[in-house]
Amino acid sequence: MNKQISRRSFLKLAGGVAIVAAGASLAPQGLRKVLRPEGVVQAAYPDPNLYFAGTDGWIHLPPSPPISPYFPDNLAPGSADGYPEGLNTYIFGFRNITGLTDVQKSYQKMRAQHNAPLFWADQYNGSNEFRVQLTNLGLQMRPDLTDSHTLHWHGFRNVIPYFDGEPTGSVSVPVGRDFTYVFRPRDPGTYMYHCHVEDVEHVHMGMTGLVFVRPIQNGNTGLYPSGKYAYNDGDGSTGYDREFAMFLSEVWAEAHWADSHIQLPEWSDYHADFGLINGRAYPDTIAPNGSIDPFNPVRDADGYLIAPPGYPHLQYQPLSALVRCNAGDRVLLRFANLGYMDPAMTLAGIKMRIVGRDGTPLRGRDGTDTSYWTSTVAAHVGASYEAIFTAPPFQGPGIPDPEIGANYNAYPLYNRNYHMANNLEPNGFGGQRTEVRVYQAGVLPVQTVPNT
Ligand SMILES: [Cu+2]
Repeated sequence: MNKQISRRSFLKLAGGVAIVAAGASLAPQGLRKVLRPEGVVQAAYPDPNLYFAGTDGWIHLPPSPPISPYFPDNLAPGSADGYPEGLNTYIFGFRNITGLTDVQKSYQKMRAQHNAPLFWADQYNGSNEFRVQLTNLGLQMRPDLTDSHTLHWHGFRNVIPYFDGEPTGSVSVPVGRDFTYVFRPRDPGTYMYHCHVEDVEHVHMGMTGLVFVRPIQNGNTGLYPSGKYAYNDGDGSTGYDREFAMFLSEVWAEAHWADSHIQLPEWSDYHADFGLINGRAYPDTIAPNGSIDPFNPVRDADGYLIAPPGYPHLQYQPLSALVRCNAGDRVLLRFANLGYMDPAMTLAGIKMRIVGRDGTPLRGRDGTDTSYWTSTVAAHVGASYEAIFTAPPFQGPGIPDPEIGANYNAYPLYNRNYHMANNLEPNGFGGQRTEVRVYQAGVLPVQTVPNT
């Protein structure tokens, strides 16, 4: 966590990689380029935009039905250990430690969140590089696992292998060290990021989340009044008023239990016990947010996450999947799936228009509009989708929302593979369900942070 050590480890690792990657003939030049005096390198490097930590932790999933002996996990901490009651599932994950002191950072070991913090970057305009420093705090429950971590932007084009986070072709971050990733995000869209070390395990255990790249067209209010767009569409067709991350993943209880109990799961036995949206299982998906603005994080005096009011068990699952909008709003749902199943996310009663997929606007080479209308997003593994709908008129009287002080109409958004949305059946996978709440026009203020 010390900047001097960090810079030195950066240079050492960089030198090693240059030799291995470039081969003997190019090595001297590679070394000359990399091994510049430290002062020069430091002067050229601005502070990271975000600081993340990789570590382990615990989350809450619906405790019924139990899956003996794997779930609930008998090693889960409780109030006697300084954790909330109700935690039952072991995870690996990331935390946003931006702004914390080194002591506070060290407290975040075994305080990972699920899924990983949502964040976004502006499209590269020639000077606005985006930097994320990753610190590896180690795994509290598994001191025997000296696993490194990385930050890999999945599906991200034009990446420099050095900052790609794919550990066999580049560097990874060992326990107790840090590394700053530098990105020039050239293509707007919705992307996943994840740790790429032992990735079947680390991704499934929770080291994954969403990153949006915002288009250069943003701020142009001439094409759409809000000035917010999914892509550089040139015509306002991807303009929106509100946006919501919909990160789809799963939990196989046996694998999570195995990692906390120093066992090895047989990954070919994989089956999802829970389907999650934004790291939560229904009905927690519609519970309020914790602190989710990555650039203005709110933590307590120890640097711990603060639970959403009334939901202490969701302290480490801060991102709500509840969609609130005014009648007439254009709403952008950013779906991405890093589970191993194929959810079919259905919005009952409202048609969505799919305007982009995998960081690519749905346009033909000659600009032909290839977007399409659907009520179901078949979210394939490793793929992302931008879906825009216009909120229908409010039809009273609706359901009272004491949090907002107004009534709403509810439209369920759920996985049509119903066993993935149902956690009440003995063999239900549960959880991939949330809802869209439509209020009268003017009830909700302008959205400043996604998922609020
Ligand atoms: Cu990892």
